[in-house]
Amino acid sequence: MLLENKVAIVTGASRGIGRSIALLFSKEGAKISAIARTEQDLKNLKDEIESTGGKCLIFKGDVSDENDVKKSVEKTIQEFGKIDILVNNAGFGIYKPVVELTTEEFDKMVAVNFRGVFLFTKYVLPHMMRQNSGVIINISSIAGTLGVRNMAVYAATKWAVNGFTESIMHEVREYNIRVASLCPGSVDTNFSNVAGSNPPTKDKVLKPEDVAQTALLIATLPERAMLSHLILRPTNPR
Ligand code: NJP
Repeated sequence: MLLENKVAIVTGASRGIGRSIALLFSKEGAKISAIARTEQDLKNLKDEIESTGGKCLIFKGDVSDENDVKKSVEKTIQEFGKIDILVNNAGFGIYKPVVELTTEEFDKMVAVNFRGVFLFTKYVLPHMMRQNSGVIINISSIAGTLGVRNMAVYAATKWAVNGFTESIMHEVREYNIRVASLCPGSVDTNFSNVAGSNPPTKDKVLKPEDVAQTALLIATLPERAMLSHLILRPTNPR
């Protein structure tokens, strides 16, 4: 198994890409600490992981709430003793022209997509620095590499995540900590329904499992090798 004895925190693990990453990392031997707001979905994930002999700690919380983040990191350390991998995955998008977007919607996207990444990174890094190793994978977006009509603020939050990721990477590589932004194109999850966008043909877009497989590659390269920025596209989406 590729992640035997590793401990991974996965945010937004209740469904979609985060759930797939949690399941694949667990299959590869990692102990999972999962955070999201929907308790029942987290319980279902825990049951599925434990039915195959894995270990899963669940934490109902909001990634933009500093207290929730602190507590979930502390609980992970209490339960598993260390943190090897952090996957900052929780995020959402609102699909609207900028003149129609409310200030509350702006604040919420910035809080979940960017503040959440900052908070988890801030509270997890000291543990990784102490052990002189670690992997942080930020699930960003291809929208963080270009402009997207009607998703200006969502795209801006992902540009922020990419800038933050690259800067942190330079800050902590001397501790053998690898930091990566993984930027998918369209993935078949609940995301596109909520965002209200018009994704290309459902069967031809990426599956959450494809993103999980890529995250696994990032987490399992030899420690001397770091994939720091990756774009994962559907090959032939239309
Ligand atoms: O979306 P979805 P994806 N605190 O809606 C959680 C990026 N991405 O898997 O809290 C804590 O199925 C939510 O859980 P819950 C995207 O930007 C996607 O597609 O229980 N957790 C759920 O587990 C995002 O960063 C596409 O509602 C919070 C999860 O986040 C990541 O991929 C394309 C939370 C969202 O699951 C995963 O999105 C792309 C909070 N405040 C980038 N708010 C795509 N799907 O096409 C939400 O380029 N969650």
